[in-house]
Amino acid sequence: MTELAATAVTGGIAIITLDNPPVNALSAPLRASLLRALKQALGDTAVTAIVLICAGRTFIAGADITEFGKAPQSPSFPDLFAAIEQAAKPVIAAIHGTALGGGFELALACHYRLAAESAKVGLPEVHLGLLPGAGGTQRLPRLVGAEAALDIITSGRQIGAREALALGLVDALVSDSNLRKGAIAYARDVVAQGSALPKARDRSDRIAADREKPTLFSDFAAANSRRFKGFAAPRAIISAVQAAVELPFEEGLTREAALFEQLVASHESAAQRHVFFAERAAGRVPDLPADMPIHEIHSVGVIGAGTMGGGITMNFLNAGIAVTLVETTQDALDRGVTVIRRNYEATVSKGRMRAEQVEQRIGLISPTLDMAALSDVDLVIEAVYENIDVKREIFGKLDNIVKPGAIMASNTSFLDLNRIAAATRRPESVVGLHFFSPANVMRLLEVVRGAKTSKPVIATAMHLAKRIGKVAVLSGVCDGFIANRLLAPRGAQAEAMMLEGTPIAEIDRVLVEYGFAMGHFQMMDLVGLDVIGRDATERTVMGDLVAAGRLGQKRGAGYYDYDDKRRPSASATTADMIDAVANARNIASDPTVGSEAVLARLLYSVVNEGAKILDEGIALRASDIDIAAVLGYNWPVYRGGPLFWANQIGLNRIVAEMRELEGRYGEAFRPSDLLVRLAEKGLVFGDAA
Ligand code: 3H9
Repeated sequence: MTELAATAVTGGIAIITLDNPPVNALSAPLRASLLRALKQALGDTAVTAIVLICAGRTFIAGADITEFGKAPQSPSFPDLFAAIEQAAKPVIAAIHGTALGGGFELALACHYRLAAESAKVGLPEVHLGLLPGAGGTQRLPRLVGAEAALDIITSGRQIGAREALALGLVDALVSDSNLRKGAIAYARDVVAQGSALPKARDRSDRIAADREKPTLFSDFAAANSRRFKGFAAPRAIISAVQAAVELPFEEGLTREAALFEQLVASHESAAQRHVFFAERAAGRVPDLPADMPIHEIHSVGVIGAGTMGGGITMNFLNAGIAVTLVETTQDALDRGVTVIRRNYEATVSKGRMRAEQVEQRIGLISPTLDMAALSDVDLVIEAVYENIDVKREIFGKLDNIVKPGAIMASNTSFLDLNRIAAATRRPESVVGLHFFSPANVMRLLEVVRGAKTSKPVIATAMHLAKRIGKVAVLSGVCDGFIANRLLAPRGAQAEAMMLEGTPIAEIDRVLVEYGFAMGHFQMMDLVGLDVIGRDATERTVMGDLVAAGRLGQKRGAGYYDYDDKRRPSASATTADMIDAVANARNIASDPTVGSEAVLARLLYSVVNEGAKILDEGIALRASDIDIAAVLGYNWPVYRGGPLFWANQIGLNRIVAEMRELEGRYGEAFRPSDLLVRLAEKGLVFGDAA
C-alpha cells in the first residue's frame, strides 16, 4: 500500500510528506497514514524532531468536505491532533500554499509553525456554514486572543504569511524556494535549544486577559448583527470562542464538537456546501476537452462607458489587462472614466487599495471615440443599451474592424445572441458575456453560447472569467438567459400581488425574511426604473412611476419614498397609482395573506422556471441554476439556490401546492414537465430524470 504520508529521515529530522491531491484534504485515509508515520517517528530513537510538509500546490486545505454527513471514520481529528500536540519530540508544520480549516487547525496543534512567504492561512469553515471543529476555536484564541480569533473565524478570511507572523499565527517565515531546507534547519535549532515544547492548549495569558472583558462577546455579536443575519454558524462560533475563554481546554473542545455536529447537520451548512461544489462544477463544460486551445487575451475593447461598460472595464483593469474604451460622445467618455476613477478612489478611502494603484489602473484605459481603435484588441465587449438594431449595427461594423480571431462579445441581458452574431460574417467568434450590475462587484458571469459559437471561444470565455475573478455559468440562448429568466417570474408574481392589493412593503418583507438583502420593489428602486423599463403592452405601475419622474432611489422616489438617508417609506402616490392601474386593468382586490402564501407565489414560480430552463438544456445542470441565482441575484447562500431549496422542501409538496395555485391563478403555476417527472419518481433536481 502506498502511504499518503511518507517519511524520510535526514540527520535525525523526520520529514513526513503528506500527498493527497489535489489539495491534500485531510481525509480519513490521510489521517490514518499520518498517525502511523507520526507514531513511527516518535518510536524511532534516531529521530529528534518531526517536520510535517505537503506535496503539490498547497498545504492541507481542510477536512475532506465530501466526508461530512457520513459515518465518522477513525482516527478522529481530536485523536490525531492530540497525538501531535502531546508528542514528546518537537513537531513543526511547514506551510506553503493555503493552510485552511482542518489544515490550519492541524498546524495549530503542532508545536511550531513555519510558513513560506507566499503562504496563506485561515479558517474558512464559516463559508460552509460550519465552525472549525478540530480545535480551531479553542487553540486560536489562546494564541491571539478572543477578539482576533472572532474576526478570523467569523470572516473566514485568508491571512497572508506576513500578517500571520505579526499576529503570532506562525513563528517564522522562509522564502518559498527554501521551505523544506528552512524547516529542517528550524527543527535543528529547536532541538539544539532543547526548550519545553510550546502547546497552544497550555497558553493562558491571552484568554486570562479576555476574561476581564465581560461584554466582549455580546459587543461583537451586536456590532456584526447585520452581517450575521440568517446564518447559524457565526453565532455558534461566538459560543465556541467564549467557551475557550471560560472553560478548561478539554471542556471547550467538547463544546466545540457539539456545536460542529449541530451545524454540520443543518440545512444551512448543507446548502453552503452545495454552493461550494456547485461553483466548481459550473466551470466544467462537458463537450470541451480539457486541452482545448484557448485564445490569448492581452487587450480588451469595451463599447459603452455607461454603468455596465464602466463596471466591466474595471474587471479587466483590476486584472492588469489594458482596455480600449469606446463611446460616441466626448462627454459620455469623460463621464465614464470619471466614474471609474471615483470608484477606485472610494476603494482607497476604505483602505482596500493603495492610492498609487488608482493611476496605474486608470493608465490602462485608452479612451476613444473611434471604433477603429479596436482593430488590434483580442476581445471586444459591447455594452450599449438593449436594442437589437443598435447591437446588430455595432457588430456589423466591428466585423470590418477587429482582427481575425478576435472574440466579439455582447453584454446583452435578454436579446437573441444568434441575431446579433448573424450581423457578422464570423458568428463563430461571437459569444455573450453577460455581467451583473454592479459589474465590478457581482461574481456571476453568464457565458452565452450562440448556435454557432466555436468551442475555443467558449473555452476562452470560461477561462477568462476565472482570470477576472468571476464564476462563469454557461447558458444557451433564450430570453433572459439563466439568471434573469429565472427571476422574472418572481417579479411578475410580485407585481400581480401588488395589483391584487398585497402591500409592496409586505411582499418585500417576505423576501427579506427569506434572506434576500432587499425585496423586489426595493431592488427595482435601487437599479432605477428607467433602466429596467421594457416595452410594456399594457399599462403598468412602473410605467406610471417613470412618467411621473419617480425613477427610484436616485430621485428620492420610486415605488417607495426615500428620505435624505435613502431610507424607504410607503408612498401614498404609489398607492394611488397601483389602484388606478388595477382599476384600468379590471383587477379585483384579492390580497395574498401570510408570509408562506406570499413566498410560495414568489418562489415556486422561480423553481418552476428553473425546471424549464434545465429541461430545455439552456443550463447544463441544476446546480448551475442555483449558482446563477446565488451569485447573480444574491439568493441567500444558506438556502443553496432555488433548486436546492426546492429539493429540501420536497418536490412532491411543491407540485401539489402549485396545482392549487394553478387552480386559483392560472397557467403561471402549471408545474413544468420536469418538475412533475421528478416528483413522480421521487427524485430531486440534480438527478437524471
Ligand atoms: C474543515 O476543515 C472542517 C474542520 O474544521 C473540522 C473537521 C472535523 N475537501 O477550489 P479548487 C476540491 S472544513 C474536498 O478548484 P483552487 C475541489 O472541489 C474545510 N475537496 O482549487 C476541487 O475539486 P474538482 C475547510 C476539496 O486552487 C479541487 O479540490 N476548508 C476541498 O482554486 C480543487 O479545488 C475549506 O473550506 C476539501 N476541503 O483553490 C477550503 N477543497 O477539481 C476549501 C477543495 O473535482 N478549498 N476541494 O472540482 C478551497 O478554498 C480551495 O479549494 C483552495 C484551492 C483555496 C484550497
